[in-house]
Amino acid sequence: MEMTLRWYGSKYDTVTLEQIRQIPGVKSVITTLYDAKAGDAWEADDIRALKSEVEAAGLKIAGIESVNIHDAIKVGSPDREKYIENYITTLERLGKEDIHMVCYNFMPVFDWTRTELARKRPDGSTVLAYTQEAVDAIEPEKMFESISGDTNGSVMPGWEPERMEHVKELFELYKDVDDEKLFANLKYFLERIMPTCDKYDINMAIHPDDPAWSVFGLPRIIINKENILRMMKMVDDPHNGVTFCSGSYGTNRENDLPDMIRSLKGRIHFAHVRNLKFNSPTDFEEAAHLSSDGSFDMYEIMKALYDIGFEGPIRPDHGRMIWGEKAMPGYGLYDRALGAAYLNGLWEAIEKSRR
Ligand code: DNO
Repeated sequence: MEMTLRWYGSKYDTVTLEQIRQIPGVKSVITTLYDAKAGDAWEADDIRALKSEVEAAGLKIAGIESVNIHDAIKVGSPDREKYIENYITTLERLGKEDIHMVCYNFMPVFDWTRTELARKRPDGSTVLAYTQEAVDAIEPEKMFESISGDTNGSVMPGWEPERMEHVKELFELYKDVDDEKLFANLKYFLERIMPTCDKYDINMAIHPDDPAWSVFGLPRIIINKENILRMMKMVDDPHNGVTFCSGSYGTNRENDLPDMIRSLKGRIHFAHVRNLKFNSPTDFEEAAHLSSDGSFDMYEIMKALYDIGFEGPIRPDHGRMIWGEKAMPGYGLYDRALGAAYLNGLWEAIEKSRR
């Protein structure tokens, strides 16, 4: 595996490349053109500038998170062709810059959903949290407003204010889209882009829906083993793979994470590893990465990744806000650096015990 950290670019991130470079074992970043709009073709010059900036700091780009998918592609409207063409252009330009992993998601309207961005834990740290009760009690249009006071001034991925202004229209757009339609639209998209991925050796890594169930009655399909295996089979190309995100699949306690990892051998192109602490099946918060701080066995998760011969990029995922840091919720430096060190430690121990 290749340990990385997510970095949003110098215009948006409070964490610098120089800081990332000093985290032991982190030699590359996962990044994006954060201001690119879903549906636009990325400019080759912008990709090159991003790459030069990262390389000047002594790091590499291990992959992109995310190249976002335009809603027309997800709902399957006739104008999707234009946006798929643009997506292909972006992939070609990334491939030419020697970038070979792209994370994306196929979630309608909202990307990942949390109902609190700064829940206080007993140790004084703050974390992202979710309760189904809070979602059930709120109108979707109010969702962003309800959490926007706690963003520490950052623009959060999938929750861009321009997008949130149109939530009502977005819901309207998806009103005839059910799980089957969403699967069909995903298949159509993947079939169109796979020849480009094959040509440039680009691993597509779909991010799971977070939480792994329907929110506000919207269809959500990348939620469990059955559905991802269906997705792998429906476009059976090794470049059609997944981002294995423990914190997203893990929201559903019925998902057996190590078993899912083993069943996806060869198709996990990216891993997000973090822990959750469940207070009830519908109330969870994002704990420190350490197993004993949450509800997951992180050793078993890392062991499963080791056992399937996982060699792709991996990153610690959302961290707690600690030591007075002010950053994008989930994306401060300190707790993610602790997470990287811990995951590296687990990996080293597993590796040595297998020799
Ligand atoms: C949240 C992230 C997601 C993820 C996208 C991938 O922190 O894990 O926003 O990047 O869903 O497209």
